[in-house]
Amino acid sequence: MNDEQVPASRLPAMGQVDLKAGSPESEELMHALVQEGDRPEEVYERFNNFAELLMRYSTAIREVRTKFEVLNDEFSFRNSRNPIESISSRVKRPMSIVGKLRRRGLPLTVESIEQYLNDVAGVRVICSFIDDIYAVAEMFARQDDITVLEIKDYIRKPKPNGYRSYHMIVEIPVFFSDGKRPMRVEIQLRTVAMDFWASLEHQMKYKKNSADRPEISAELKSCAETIAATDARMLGIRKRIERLEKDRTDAESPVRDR
Ligand code: 0O2
Repeated sequence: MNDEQVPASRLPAMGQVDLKAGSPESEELMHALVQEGDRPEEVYERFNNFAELLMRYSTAIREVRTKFEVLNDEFSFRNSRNPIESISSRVKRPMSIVGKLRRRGLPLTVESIEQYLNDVAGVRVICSFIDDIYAVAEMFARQDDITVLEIKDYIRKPKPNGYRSYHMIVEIPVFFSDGKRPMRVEIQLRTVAMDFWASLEHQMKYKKNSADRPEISAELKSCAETIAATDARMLGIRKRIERLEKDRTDAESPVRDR
């Protein structure tokens, strides 16, 4: 690692949601949570339960990030290189949660969030090479407090639009004052190159009318394929260098077969 790189362990952005009383976001949420015939204290209670749940998700994110940071430190100690370039995370915005529940016709309760939404807590792990994604994901999933609920491997089977990433939905136990709770977290692992494509494609999705044109979709897909081929070539180069290094150290080793 060169000196300018920020190690994954020191990256900020824990993705806390600010639900302070009076903030525009909390006002909007409060309105969304009002049901007909509610007394004010009932709305406040619902709001507090919602805010507490988001706090719990942000602690789950911290636990998951720490696990990846530990794996990155250990791997780089053994192999003299970082498999993880960066980690980012976010708790889904309260109104995005409300929107998703409404679209699915689900009640706006903490119970339905916990039961039906997998992506309230999200962690994105950006890896250097494709094989790092599988190595890091496997080391993480093997830990005995992690339960993997679902895997979507959009690297081996990319989405029709060209999107590539490795997704895991996991449950991790978090210890609170009232006991241990399993918390669900969505983890996305991708290479720097896959992240470049996904970030730009995500931005362009918001300009829906034009981005949906077939020639633009085809161009985006073609870019995704070029990127995938480049990722594969970069991995090939790294493996060749590793082989050359190994041959060199074997040749220099004082202990040789006679
Ligand atoms: P955001 O704004 O990133 O949160 P589910 O989450 O299970 O209801 P789905 O689509 O079955 O929905 O899950 P999937 O396929 O695992 O995708 C979840 C997330 O992956 C998305 O979250 C995106 O972050 C990312 N993703 C999936 N497909 C694409 C894609 O085609 N392009 C890009 N740029 N990102 C994608 P959200 O909630 O859609 O968005």
